[in-house]
Amino acid sequence: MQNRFPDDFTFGVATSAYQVEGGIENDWSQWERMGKLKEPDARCGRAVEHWERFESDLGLVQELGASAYRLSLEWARLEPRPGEFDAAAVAGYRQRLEAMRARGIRPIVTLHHFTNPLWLQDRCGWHTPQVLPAWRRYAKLCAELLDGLGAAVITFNEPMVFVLGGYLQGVMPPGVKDAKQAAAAIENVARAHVIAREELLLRSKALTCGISQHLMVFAPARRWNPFDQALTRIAEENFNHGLLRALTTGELSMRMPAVISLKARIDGARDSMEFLGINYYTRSHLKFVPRPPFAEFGFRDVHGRGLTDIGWEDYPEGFLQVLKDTKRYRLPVWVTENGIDDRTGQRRPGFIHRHLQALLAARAEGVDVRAYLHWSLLDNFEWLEAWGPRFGLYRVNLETMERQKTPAVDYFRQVATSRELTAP
Ligand code: IFM
Repeated sequence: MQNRFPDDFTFGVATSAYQVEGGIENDWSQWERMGKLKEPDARCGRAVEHWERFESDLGLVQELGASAYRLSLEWARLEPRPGEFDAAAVAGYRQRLEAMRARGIRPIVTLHHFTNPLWLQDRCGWHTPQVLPAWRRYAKLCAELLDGLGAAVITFNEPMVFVLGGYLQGVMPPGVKDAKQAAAAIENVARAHVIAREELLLRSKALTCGISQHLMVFAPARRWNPFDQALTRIAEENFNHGLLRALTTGELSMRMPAVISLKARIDGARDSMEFLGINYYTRSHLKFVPRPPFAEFGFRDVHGRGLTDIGWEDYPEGFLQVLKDTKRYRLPVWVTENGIDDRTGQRRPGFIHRHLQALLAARAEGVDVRAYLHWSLLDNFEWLEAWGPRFGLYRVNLETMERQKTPAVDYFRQVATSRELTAP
């Protein structure tokens, strides 16, 4: 069994702006005030003060032996009012990204990680064509901000999660439950990816750009039930692969019977990624129900490893499966997120070990995986779940904001620096 990572393999960590920076006002902060989180009084608020503590947090990235750090730019911070950029925020991000370079940490920058400025929702949601000129203005600013930094760019994080959660299920902002709007939003996201590339290419021809797609393993809840089996195929082909197909072939085609039917040619989308970013966490069992939304999903502890704190299956076998499945795209693969919500910190080293074993097995089977970014550097605001789940390699005391190593820090460092996978 192969247990070595090549010298050019990248080990890194990931966060997103709203989840860690603090002091941001956007569509999610409004959603929180509307009492929409699991605990209606929970707030992101000052998050874990990553904006203020950025420099010392970079020290943690280095302590991990990581050579790349994935973070996101916050649209609402950069453009608090339509067309008006906040010069201090622009300079603040630039200075932080330069600080990374100075320490030899490669920036991997996400332009959109779930959140939107409040004005965007009021004027033009993702389902309207007006979102595209607004996005172009933001993408142009990002291209200027990133100029000359050698950053890799992820245009969208988990676009299907943000679109289906916000426009079909209505559990994330803007809280819409409308299949037509969801379909229009998916199409606009594909077009926005192309727009961001155009703006980035105007600045530099040496572009390294992709998206981070949440790839979930789906399985029928009742193994022999044809409806559950059909649901599983539909989820795989649409949730996992619909957008990836569009960004590799230029043809956007999704069909979720009785829910979404979408066919569009997206000019400029063909071959529009230099790498394929994938986020992998778990497997979901799907059960058909004869009323909208026609599916129920659940998680099972099939291998007896114990569900995570949120209740997800710890399923590294699925990581190998989704990695092998990416071969169809013939692109370098970067794992842009993988991690476990683990309050005790005791399970994380084993989780990382099992998932890196799967990654090496995928490489041995010819999958061109070039990077592993662990989610997350720090404990962070976990959307609807707020502060319960703890994904951080560093535990954050939410009163004092003190960062504390979990046992996985030394393990991660050992693997990242030795390039050899040993058991924790
Ligand atoms: O915290 C999230 C992140 O924002 C997107 N990917 C999944 C993570 C864990 O749920």
